[in-house]
Amino acid sequence: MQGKIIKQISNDYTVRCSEGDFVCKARGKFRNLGLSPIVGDEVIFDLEDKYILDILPRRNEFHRPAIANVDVMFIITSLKRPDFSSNLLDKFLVICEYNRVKPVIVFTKADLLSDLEMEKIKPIIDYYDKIGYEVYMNDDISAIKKVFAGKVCAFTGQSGAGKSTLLNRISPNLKLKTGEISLALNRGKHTTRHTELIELCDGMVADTPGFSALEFTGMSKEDIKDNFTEFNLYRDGCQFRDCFHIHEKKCLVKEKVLDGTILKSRYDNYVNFLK
Ligand SMILES: Nc1nc2c(ncn2[C@@H]2O[C@H](COP(=O)(O)OP(=O)(O)OP(=O)(O)O)[C@@H](O)[C@H]2O)c(=O)[nH]1
Ligand SMILES: [Mg+2]
Ligand SMILES: [Zn+2]
Repeated sequence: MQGKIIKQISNDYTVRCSEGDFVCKARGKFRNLGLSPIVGDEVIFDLEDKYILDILPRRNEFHRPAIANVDVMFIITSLKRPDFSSNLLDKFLVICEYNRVKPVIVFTKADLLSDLEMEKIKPIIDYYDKIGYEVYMNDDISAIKKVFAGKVCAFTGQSGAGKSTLLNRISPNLKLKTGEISLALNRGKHTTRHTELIELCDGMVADTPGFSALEFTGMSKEDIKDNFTEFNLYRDGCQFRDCFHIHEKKCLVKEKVLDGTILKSRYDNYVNFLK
């Protein structure tokens, strides 16, 4: 039987197929192969024994959150509590671009910003929109809902950013657990503990556990460079074809940072990632 893993809690995988949902175990052979089934996987399973026998080839896969075969990755980005992290946002954008998965940025907690703080952060929000990303605020429920149709989507972002809260707002009957922000640490308390795909607005959406740090896995320096998409608009103007836009002379990317066309924090994050 073929089905899709919609939920994983340790070694219990819920597989959805035309016959219904079945909780299955993974065969030991996967562990020996250094492979584990993850949410989003299309699998062949034994309906009698409730064992996953095979994982079909993945279109794409993410390690954090662990999920495969997604069409759209929502990067849920808090503007305050936890504080806005352009580092995490840029990291996730690069990872999405590398995986050829469309990122959608949703900013949360604008209501917690003072007018002055908003004035400071607005050009940054606008910049992501300007370089071609789809950008929403989390009160733009009707626009966000439209993205789901016919797609497999995942919500990712820092713990406490408001992923589960936004899904509950979109569909109040979900009643996903949400958590307060730790006042001492100014970050979330890892309230969501497992990844689960939910059918919503004619598509599927995964709520996932948040994180506070994110790593690049399996990516080279070139991969990081190539996936800062707006840099690619200018690289033909660099003197060297393989310019990394760091120490090289006659680099158009660096000029565009200096004249403000490229957002300074994007470039700084890029340099930091390469290091
Ligand atoms: N003021 C304000 N609070 C929000 C907003 N969105 C979420 N929150 C609050 O932020 C806290 C964390 O929200 P969650 O939805 O649990 O965050 P999460 O991203 O699911 O966190 P994890 O499950 O730990 O990864 C809760 O107290 C929410 O009520 C917002 O737009 N404004
Ligand atoms: Mg959550
Ligand atoms: Zn350059």
